[in-house]
Amino acid sequence: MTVAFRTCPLCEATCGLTITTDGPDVLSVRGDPDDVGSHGFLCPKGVALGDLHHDPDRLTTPLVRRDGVLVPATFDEAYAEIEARLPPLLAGHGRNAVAVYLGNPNSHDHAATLYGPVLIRALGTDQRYSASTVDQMPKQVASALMFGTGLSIAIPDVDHTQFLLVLGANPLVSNGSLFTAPDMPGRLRALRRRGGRLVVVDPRRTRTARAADEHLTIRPGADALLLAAMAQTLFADGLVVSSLPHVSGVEEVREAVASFPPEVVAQGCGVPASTIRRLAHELAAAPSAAVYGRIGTCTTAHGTVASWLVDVLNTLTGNLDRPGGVLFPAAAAGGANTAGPHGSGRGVRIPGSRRTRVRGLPSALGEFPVAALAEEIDTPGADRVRALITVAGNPALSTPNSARLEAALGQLDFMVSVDAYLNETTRHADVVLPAPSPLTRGHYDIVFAQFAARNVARWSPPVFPADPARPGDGEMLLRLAAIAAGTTAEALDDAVTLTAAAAAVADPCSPVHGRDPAELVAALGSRRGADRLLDLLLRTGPYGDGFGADPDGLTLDVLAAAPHGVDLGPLQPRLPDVLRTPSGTVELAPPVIIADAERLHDLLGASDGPVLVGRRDLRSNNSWMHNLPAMVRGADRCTLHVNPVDAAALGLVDGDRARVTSRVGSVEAPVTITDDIRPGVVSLPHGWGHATHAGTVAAAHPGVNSNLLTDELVIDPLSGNAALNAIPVTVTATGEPAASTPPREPAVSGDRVGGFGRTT
Ligand SMILES: Nc1nc2c(c(=O)[nH]1)N[C@H]1C(S)=C(S)[C@@H](COP(=O)(O)OP(=O)(O)OC[C@H]3O[C@@H](n4cnc5c(=O)[nH]c(N)nc54)[C@H](O)[C@@H]3O)O[C@H]1N2
Ligand SMILES: Nc1nc2c(c(=O)[nH]1)N[C@H]1C(S)=C(S)[C@@H](COP(=O)(O)OP(=O)(O)OC[C@H]3O[C@@H](n4cnc5c(=O)[nH]c(N)nc54)[C@H](O)[C@@H]3O)O[C@H]1N2
Ligand code: SF4
Ligand SMILES: [Mo]
Repeated sequence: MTVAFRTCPLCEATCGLTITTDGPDVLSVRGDPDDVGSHGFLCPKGVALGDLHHDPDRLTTPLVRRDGVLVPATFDEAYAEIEARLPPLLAGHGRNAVAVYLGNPNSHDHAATLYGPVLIRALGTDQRYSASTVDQMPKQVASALMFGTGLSIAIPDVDHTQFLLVLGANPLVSNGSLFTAPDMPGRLRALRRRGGRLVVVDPRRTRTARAADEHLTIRPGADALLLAAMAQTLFADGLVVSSLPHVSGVEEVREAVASFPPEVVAQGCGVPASTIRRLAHELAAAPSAAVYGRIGTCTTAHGTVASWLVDVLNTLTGNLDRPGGVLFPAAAAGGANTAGPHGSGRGVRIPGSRRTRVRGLPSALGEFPVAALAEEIDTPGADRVRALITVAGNPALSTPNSARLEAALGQLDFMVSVDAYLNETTRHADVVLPAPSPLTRGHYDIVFAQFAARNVARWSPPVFPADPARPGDGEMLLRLAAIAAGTTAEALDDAVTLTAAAAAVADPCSPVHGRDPAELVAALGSRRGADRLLDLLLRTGPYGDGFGADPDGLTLDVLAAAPHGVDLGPLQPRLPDVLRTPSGTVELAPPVIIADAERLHDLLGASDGPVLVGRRDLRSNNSWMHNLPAMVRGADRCTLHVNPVDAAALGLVDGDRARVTSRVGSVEAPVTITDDIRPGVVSLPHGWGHATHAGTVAAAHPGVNSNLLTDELVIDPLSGNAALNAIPVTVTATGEPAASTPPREPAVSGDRVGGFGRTT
C-alpha cells in the first residue's frame, strides 16, 4: 500500500487529501490532517475521487465520427481528423468561424489554465466563451473596474471577521466560491464561537442559513436593491467612515444610491425597511465585517451592480483591505496583481471592444456571453460560427436555453471536445479527445490561490504515473493550438515559455529584471510543458527564488519537497500596491456601473409572480459527477421545491409532478413541498437532465435540465452574464403522482460508444 498526498481538484475549497493506493487501485480517500490549508477537511465528493478514477464510463480512447457515428480511434487518427478539417475551415471562412468554450474544470488543472489561452491565441478567434458568463463574470467586471484587474477580488477574512453578511451563496454546501477556505463549516462555527455574527440573505432557508444568526428571505433578483438601500443608509445616517485613503468616487456613489432609501426598495426586494436599516447599522457598528455575494447575486440581470455594491459596503464601512474585513490574496504563481509596476496600471475597458455578430453584445474581459453562443451558430450568415471546440465543459446542460444550444451544436460543420465523458455536449462532437484521470496528473491551483482566505502554495505530483499513451489536457490543448498555428507542440511550448520568461525580465519590479530570458528557460532544467511554466511562474512570483535572487524562495522543487503544502501566512492589507487602476485609487464609482445602476428603478415596482431559482447539493458538481453511484444514491434530489402556500393554491401535494414553463421551455419534475423556500419562488437544481448512453449510472438518474427554462435573452449587460435565477415561470400540477410515473427514459438513449449517432 502506498500513501499519496494530493489536492482535491473538484471544487474551489482545494482540500488536501490522503489517498491510499494498492497497485492501480485507490483504496481510500481521506482528508489530510497535515495539509496547510484544509487541516483534514473533506466532503463526500472528495471521497468519491477514487470512484471517479475507476469509473468504467470515463473515456479511454479518442472518438471520431465516421458515417455519423462516434467510434473509438487512436490519437493519431483523431489528430489527423482535426488537421484535415480545422485548418481548411479557418482558411475558408476566417478565424471567427471557430468558437471555443472553456468549462469549469479548466480552472482546476494548471495545465489547462496555462494552455487554454495558448489555444485561443493560436486560433486568433474573437469567438471566446466560457463558464465564466454563467457564473462569476459580474464580480470580475466590478472588481476589474474598481481595483484594476478581473482577478483582483477582495476575499472575506473569514478567520478574523466579527460579522459576515452572505448573499446568494450557500458555502456549507458549495464549500465556497471566489472564496477558497476549506472547511467552511468549521470556519463559520469558529466565527460564531468568537462572538461574531453570520447573516444570510437567500430566498431559500439553506444549510448555511440554518447555521446563521439571522436569515433574510429576499425576492430573487433584487439583491442590488437591498445593497443600495444599505449604502444609502450609511450615507444618510452618517455611518460612512471618515477617512478612506486610496478611494475615489465616494460622492458619486452617494448620489447613485440616494434614490434608494430602505422604504423605497422594501417592496421590490421583499425585505422590510426597518430590517434593512438595522442591517446597515449592524454592519457599520461591527468591530470588523465582510460582505460576500456569490451565485445568487451574480447570475441575475443586475449582477455587476450587485457585485459592485457588495464592495461599496465593504469600503464605506472601512472594511476593505483590513484584517477581519475583505482582503486581497497574494498568490504565489500567476497572480494578476503581483507583477508589474505596483499601485496603478491600465485598468480594463468595459464594455469590451468586440461585438457579437447577431445581438451586437460587447465582450467583457475578452469573452463573449455564452448566452449568445447558440445564435452565433444557428443564425444564417457568411460569418456564422461553423466550428466549436469545447474543453471540459457541458454547455448543453449548463447554459441558458440549452435546448437551442443543443440544436445549434447539430448545425456545426465541425466540433471537437476535450472531455472525460461522452455526455449531452460531447455526443455532438466529431472528435472527442479523452481527458485522463485527474489522479494521473500533477496539480497546482493557479486560479484558486488568487481567491484564497489564506495564502498557501501546494504542489501535488501525480498519484499514478501518467499512461505514456494518454496525453494530459494541457498536452492536448497544446497539440490543438499547434495544429491551428501550423507548428509542432514542442516548438509552441518552447515559444510560450520563452515569451513568459521575456515578460518576467521586462518587468522593472521583478528581481529577474534585465536578465536574459533564454538563460532563465535553460535554468528551468529538463521539465517541459505545464510544469516548466509553473516553475517559471513560481520562481518569478512574489515568494519566488527569483532565479537566485532569494535562495530561500519558492521553486517547484521546494513545493515538491513539502507534500502538505507551504503556508505563506494570513492575508495582509495590500492597498495601494495591489491596485492596477489608471487613477491609482480604488475607483468606487466606475461611470459604466453608475449608469447601469439606473436600471434598478425597474425593480422597484415588480410584482411577486412565481420565479425560479437554482440550488446545489453536497453530492453534485455542476453536471458531471452523477455517473458515480455514491453521488446519486438515495432519494431523487432533482425535485421542484414549492412553498406549502403555493402548493395549496396549485393543488399540489408532496410527490406530485408539476410542469414548469418559462418563455423558452417547459419541464416536468416531482414536487417537494417545503417551507424552506419563500412563497412565490420555486427551485430546481441545475446539472441534471442526463442524456448519456443507456446502462450508465447517470442515465438511470436523469433528472431534468433546469436550463431548458433559463432565458438566453436575459443577461447582465455589463458582464454579459446569464440570469440563471429569478426566471419568471408558471407552475401547474400535471395531475400525476410522481411515484406512479414509470422511470423516465433519458431524452436520448443509445448504445454504448460505437452506437452513438448525431442526435439532431
Ligand atoms: N441554471 C443554472 N445553471 C448553471 C449554474 C447555476 O447555478 N444554475 N451554475 C453555473 C456555473 S457556476 C458553472 S461553473 C457552470 C459549469 O458549466 P460547465 O463547465 O459547462 O459544466 P460542468 O458541468 O462543470 O461540466 C464540466 C465538463 O468537464 C468534464 N470534465 C471533468 N473533468 C475533466 C477533466 O479533467 N478534463 C476535461 N477535459 N474534462 C473534464 C465533464 O465531463 C463535463 O463535461 O454551470 C453554470 N450553469
Ligand atoms: N456540492 C456542490 N458544490 C459546488 C458546486 C456544485 O455543483 N455542487 N459547484 C461549484 C461551482 S462551479 C460554484 S460557482 C460554486 C457556487 O457556490 P455558491 O454561490 O455558494 O452556490 P449555490 O449553492 O448555487 O448558492 C447560491 C444561492 O443563491 C440563492 N439565490 C438564488 N437566487 C438568489 C437571489 O436572487 N438572491 C439571493 N440573495 N440568493 C439567491 C440560492 O437559493 C442558493 O442558495 O459552488 C461550487 N461548489
Ligand atoms: S470540499 Fe471541494 S475540494 Fe474539498 S473534498 Fe469536497 S470537493 Fe474536494
Ligand atoms: Mo461555477
